[in-house]
Amino acid sequence: MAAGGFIFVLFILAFLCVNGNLVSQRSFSIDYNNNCFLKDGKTFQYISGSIHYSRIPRAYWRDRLLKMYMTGLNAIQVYVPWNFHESTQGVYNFTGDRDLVHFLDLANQTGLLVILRPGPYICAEWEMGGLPAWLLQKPNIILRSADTDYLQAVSNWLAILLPKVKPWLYVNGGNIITVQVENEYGSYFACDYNYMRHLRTLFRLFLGENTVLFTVDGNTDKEMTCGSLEGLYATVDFGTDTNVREAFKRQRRFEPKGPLVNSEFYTGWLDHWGDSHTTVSTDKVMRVLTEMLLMGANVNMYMFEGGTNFGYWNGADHDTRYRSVVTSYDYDAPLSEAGDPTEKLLAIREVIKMFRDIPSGSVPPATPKFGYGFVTLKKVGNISSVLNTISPLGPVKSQYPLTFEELKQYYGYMLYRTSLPRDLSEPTPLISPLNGVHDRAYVSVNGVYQGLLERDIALVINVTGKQGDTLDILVENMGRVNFGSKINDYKGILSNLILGKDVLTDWNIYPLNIDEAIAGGWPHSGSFKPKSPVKKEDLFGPTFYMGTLQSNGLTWDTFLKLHEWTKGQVWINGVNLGRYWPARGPQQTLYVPGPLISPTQINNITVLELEGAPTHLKVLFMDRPLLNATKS
Ligand code: NDJ
Repeated sequence: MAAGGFIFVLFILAFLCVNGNLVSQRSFSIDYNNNCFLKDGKTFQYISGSIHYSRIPRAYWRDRLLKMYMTGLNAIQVYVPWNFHESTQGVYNFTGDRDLVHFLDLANQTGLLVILRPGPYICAEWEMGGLPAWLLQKPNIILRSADTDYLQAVSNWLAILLPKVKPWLYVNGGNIITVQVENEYGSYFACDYNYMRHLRTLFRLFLGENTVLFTVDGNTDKEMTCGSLEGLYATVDFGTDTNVREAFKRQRRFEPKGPLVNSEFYTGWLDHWGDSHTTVSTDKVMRVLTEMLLMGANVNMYMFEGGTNFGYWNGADHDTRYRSVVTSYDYDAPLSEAGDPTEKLLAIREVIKMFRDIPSGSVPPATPKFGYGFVTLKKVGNISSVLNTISPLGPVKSQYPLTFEELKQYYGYMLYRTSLPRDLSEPTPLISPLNGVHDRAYVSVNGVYQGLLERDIALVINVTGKQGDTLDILVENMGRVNFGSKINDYKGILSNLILGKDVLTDWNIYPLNIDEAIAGGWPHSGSFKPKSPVKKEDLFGPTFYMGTLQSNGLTWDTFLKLHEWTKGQVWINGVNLGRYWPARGPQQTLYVPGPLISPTQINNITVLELEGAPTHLKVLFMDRPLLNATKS
């Protein structure tokens, strides 16, 4: 090369180095010789925390991320829930609270690296483990396997998602250091290597050969065997009650060399309705975290900020019986559901300080909370009186009941209507013989509430009435199972109901779009005149109530207590806050993020109470949460 050309090349190289733009300089890989990660060629250990953007209003993303950064974390771990982005097949939503790229960008600006978990299955106590319920339109589909229809849907989704995140890979100038394939696949019965191989091919195709891909599995040989695959770095998850050395020894059996990684170190745990509130002691978290960091392990704390299962997004478990997950995903995590630093966070910060330099300055304080006080609601009407509004397309007729999935309404509530085939002057059993009510059915005759059926718990109730009377059964989907072999969790009335000796037939099934009606301003926009006072007997069965809250100029976070109400769903200004069920607990208050409250305009509150409202019809906005009172 001529001297001039040589100097030119040197000049270009110097320019790229000075600007730090030499793409090949940004690297993230596994060092199998020194048992660690390498970032830009240097030893790297992550101390990370899980945060789910789908459980936090967008307006608070930056606040939560900054608090995590100021705790001393250098990374966050993030699930992408497929059904949050593709609720309707082929229609993708990445805007507003679903703007994944904005979330990655905020994390990057904050100084946090990202461990991305795009599933496609995520578990996470999220509806159906993140899988879209429209997959269930194919009867007998084997989810999380090489089933052709499942694989086709997965391939279509990943072809949309992965190209979006590719520019955010660390090597491409972004902050994503590692990407997980599937989630705890080894604990799923199918153990289908063809499925995992297919995923590996797709991830490699869309993200390139150099991305660090990994798997996460529970800490048993069976789980590690079915969940791991060559080319995907095998990591483990475990909580404070596990022997750390034993757990990492097991990881070593599957990855003899490379970094030790606990991908989910449980700082707390989830709650189910009806169970007692779960906590994990700060002392244990500190002790086990210290032990892992002393071993040089990479640790992700699950959860660091839990957030909320707004709307209908909670999942459920089904071991001995169906148990749905509460609305709060506080998780007893270091940042509370409302994003406030806890003593657990401060203790963790002290531990981290011993292992890495943490940013100077203190963790931002809790956002202010306000008790806006009591609001008295008014009765709007029972479900059957508002059907024109909440089911504008009217009913679908069918001899036998159809499922939510068959009617392509995947979430919320649906009304099944037929008429009594004969006079029932004596209380007559209405039976769900095959336990086919998924998950709860509220039964009325001519608008008079009779009682309820509940999956696995109440399969019979008594009904009275006259031949030809209207039998209304409102069925609630309480969240699809997110873990184990029962994730094909169809909703609605799945098998025939029997009344006395008659099989009930000739149904009118009303898909309900309550959320659309409320988001459109109903019932507050209507010219509705409430009847008052309301009598006790008018308060039973599925009924809408409305009220207004005038703020005093504040938009501070608050917590809504539905004291003496039974079970239902609440909206504020058209946003679905989630389910309440104080009669069962342990959760007693719903988190209301401040940005949902208008400081100047009237705030609209709508409640769908399913069983029975108290005569005082009051709800209370308090300045603190109450998550730990189990009632039955
Ligand atoms: O990877 C799973 C994560 O997404 C692991 N977990 C977590 C618990 O929060 C979460 O779902 C398991 N969940 S194993 C099963 C719970 C059974 C009660």
